[in-house]
Amino acid sequence: MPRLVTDPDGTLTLPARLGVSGPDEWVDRLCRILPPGTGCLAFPQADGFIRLGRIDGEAGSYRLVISDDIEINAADDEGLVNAVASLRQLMPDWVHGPAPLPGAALEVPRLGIQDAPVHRWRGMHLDVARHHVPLDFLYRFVDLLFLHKFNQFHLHLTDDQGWRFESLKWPRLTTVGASRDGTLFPDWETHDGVPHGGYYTQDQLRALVAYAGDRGINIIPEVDIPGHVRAVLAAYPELGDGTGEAGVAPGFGVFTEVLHLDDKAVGFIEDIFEEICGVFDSPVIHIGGDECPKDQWRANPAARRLAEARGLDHVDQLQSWLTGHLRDFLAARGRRIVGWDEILDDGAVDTDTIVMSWRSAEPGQRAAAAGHDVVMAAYDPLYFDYYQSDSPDEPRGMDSLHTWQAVAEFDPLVGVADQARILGVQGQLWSEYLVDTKRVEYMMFPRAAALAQLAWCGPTSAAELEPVLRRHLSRLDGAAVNYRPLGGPHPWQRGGDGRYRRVAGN
Ligand code: TNX
Repeated sequence: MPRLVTDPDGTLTLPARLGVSGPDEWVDRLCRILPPGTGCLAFPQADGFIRLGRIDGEAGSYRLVISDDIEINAADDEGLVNAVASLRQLMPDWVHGPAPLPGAALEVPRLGIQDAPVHRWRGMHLDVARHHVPLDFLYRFVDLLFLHKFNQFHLHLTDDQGWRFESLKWPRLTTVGASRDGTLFPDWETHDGVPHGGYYTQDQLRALVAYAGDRGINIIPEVDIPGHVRAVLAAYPELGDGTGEAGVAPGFGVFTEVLHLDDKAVGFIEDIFEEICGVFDSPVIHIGGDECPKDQWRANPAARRLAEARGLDHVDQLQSWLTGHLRDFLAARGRRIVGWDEILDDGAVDTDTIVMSWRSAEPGQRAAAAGHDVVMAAYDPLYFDYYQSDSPDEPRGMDSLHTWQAVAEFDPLVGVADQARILGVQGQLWSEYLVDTKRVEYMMFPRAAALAQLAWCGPTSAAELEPVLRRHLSRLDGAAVNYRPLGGPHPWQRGGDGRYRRVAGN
């Protein structure tokens, strides 16, 4: 919902050849990102049908005036992108599909909008490690984020079940670590015997980064260390302590296998983040840091010696030592780090480290009080791999209930003294059960649309949002998104009584 909008006064039909004037860079950019799906050809022209200009205003703010032609004034690049996203929302629903509807007019209402986002960080996360998605889906994901004015795409590239980032220095990460023999849901006795895998080359990701950047979306790469590394250890067992289970994990959960943080493993980590910096231009890099059991370190005299040599009081602090080390390593390359909230558990880390609060909002509140910038990603309700209703028809997901209504009404600022520390909010799509892209879309929507509203405007009551959401779902129909209808799943979206049946627990 925009901040201010005037009542529509008739409609304007856009010409098929759309002249655009204004600052060169903005004209070129609009010509790339406005037309897809519309059938329009946009081109630079003096005194164009669409005129672009700069105004003073908050970050991301814009004004859009549609009368006999179109005027867009924006405070910055992000404001321009937001204005284009709004203009596309005002177009017929079919523009969100792959090709224009033959013979249909490209009409928009004549109105004025004045708008700015409440939150600076409007994020969606996607786990491509548990289940790899084809590269073209990452482009669709970016398009859907653009439609909803998200500006952060957190790409979870590595985990126990697979490594998805091409490394030129450590090639076995993809020749070995990018595939597993099968997938094992917790209630199964053995894995399904269906090999699963895939990865993205560095050039594929560079192109994706540029495409997303054009649409105002920063891609934050996550390499999850020092836990969640079964795929790393499958490729390079010498980076662990030699105990524990071998191989890329077919099952899910928290594994005891972690990196043995000697100089070799630290060198490995540095190499990977160096390569990550060469591919992703994000000012913020995600180092994971969640769910790292300390049992292997505690049991290993060599780990205890490492801790001592690094001046630590306890072997558990190897994790905060690593966080601090990466903070310096990446700061030297002009990047800030972000990590899951456990990075604060074993000791303080530099306050320029961003904290992603997932176990609840509470670690984020604590981190903000300690001077960290925080992204609220509280699993309840912002994990979208959880169920959307109590119906037995829901396809298999994580155990409890996270509705779109709860997302819309979630207030990330409650209990936070210094609210400027809260950068914003982010929804998570962990993919243990999101085995294909239709399932990703089903779990993503409508919750990600409710999150977009939260991120842009702050909390909104479900009653107020519902009619807006219903209208918005027709845009998702235009894009043929496999969203969950508000009344419950389509027959073909149900869990059935086979492998995707709803089960209690995860
Ligand atoms: C917790 S959140 C995890 C993930 C799982 C997720 C499932 C986090 C930082 N760790 O590894 O996929 O729960 O909902």
